[in-house]
Amino acid sequence: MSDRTNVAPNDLSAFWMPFTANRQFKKNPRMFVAADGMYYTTAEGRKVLDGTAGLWCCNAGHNQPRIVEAIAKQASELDYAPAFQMGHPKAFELANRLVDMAPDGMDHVFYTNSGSESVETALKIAIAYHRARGEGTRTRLIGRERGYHGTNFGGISVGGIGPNRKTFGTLLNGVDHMPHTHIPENAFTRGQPEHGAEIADELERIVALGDASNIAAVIVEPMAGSTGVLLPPKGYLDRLRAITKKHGILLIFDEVITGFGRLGSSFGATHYGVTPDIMTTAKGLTNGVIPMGAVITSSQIHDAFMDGPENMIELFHGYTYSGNPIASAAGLATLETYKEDGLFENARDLAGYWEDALHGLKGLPHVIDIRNEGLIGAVELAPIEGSPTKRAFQAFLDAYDAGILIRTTGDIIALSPPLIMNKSHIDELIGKLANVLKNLD
Ligand code: PXG
Repeated sequence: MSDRTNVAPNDLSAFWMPFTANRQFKKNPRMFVAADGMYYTTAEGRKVLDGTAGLWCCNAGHNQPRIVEAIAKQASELDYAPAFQMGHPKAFELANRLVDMAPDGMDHVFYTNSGSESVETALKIAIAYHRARGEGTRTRLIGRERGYHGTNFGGISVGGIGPNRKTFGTLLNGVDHMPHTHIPENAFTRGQPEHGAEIADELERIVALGDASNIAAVIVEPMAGSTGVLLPPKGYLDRLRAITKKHGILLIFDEVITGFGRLGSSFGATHYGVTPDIMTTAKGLTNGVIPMGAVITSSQIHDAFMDGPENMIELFHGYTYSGNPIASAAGLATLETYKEDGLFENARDLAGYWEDALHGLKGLPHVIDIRNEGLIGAVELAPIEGSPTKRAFQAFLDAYDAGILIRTTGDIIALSPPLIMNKSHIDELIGKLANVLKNLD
């Protein structure tokens, strides 16, 4: 356990924390100093049940022995190898494992270090792909309202969350947005909602306006996580796939959250039975333990780059840490853990119990919607008039005091526990959340 004096409030000013109310936090800091299995330990020695797998990433729970050992072993064996014009075996091995898990035809892997970098990489590959095939006018990108694609310039440009965009200037040119799929008719739906497949047809309107010959790609999260768990209506993703295919537009699934078992299968693409052209991943790839992302593409895309002279670099893109040896070792150990411990199956098996527990919160004060899929859940609260986000943030603080970690976005509580959980963890998480909600102003 760490030295409590290291976390005294007057030591906290140097670290400018991400997506955090820094001044508020530093007045009353919340510090984790250890984690094991489903639980964090706070600096005060309290156990907190992890209802969010860290930030949607520790799908195998904490302190997984295979991952811990793999990292330590790799650090002493080969700590770093140059990522450009050099290789090391584990990066190739991991790419093969990822291709094995991905839908048929998704056969190539480009490494990054985060979800945001995976998104930038995917957008660049999409534009460069069309150019490589002689369709260099296809440069426009289409995202969706309420989409989250990380925080770099490409990602916030195609993303659809106002506050993430508004203070950062002109963003990328040539971006359109489809409407989101979150419509009131679907309130309190269990699993995939019935209404709204036709919202995909809005893409046809954008194509009519911008012309398919100018459009490179459409990017969506199969299930929008960050913005509060917005599920795709039944048939919606199939329709997007049909329209993009018809117009020669690439379909990118941002699987940073939906990848690696969150919905009970390897990817959102496999769960929903719709195969895109490019998938972006990160988070659960290494169980969140070491930064790593991966972009998985179809052979058609990859092969379009492999035409020129063999001594030429085919794609002028990459990162110092692309396929880093320690990250690769962590990734391999993580995928092995998912497989050997049957964690995707566990997520699938528990999904029904999870759904029932979650929907049992219906009728509690301020609850205006509950949504779920796989081991994801959202409880939407009515905002306090004139003070949006305040009610849910209070729930977050009360939950932390009660010994559960939840996430809030706007007035939505989002839950995404590690896939190692069991029924008694669900009872604890939802039971404590129910008490929090009962006592919330
Ligand atoms: N795409 C998607 C779909 C994401 O959910 C990113 C890209 C960016 O990943 P990086 O690794 O650059 O952060 C994300 C990240 C939350 C939360 O609580 C969600 C994310 C990150 C942090 C918090 O909803 N998603």
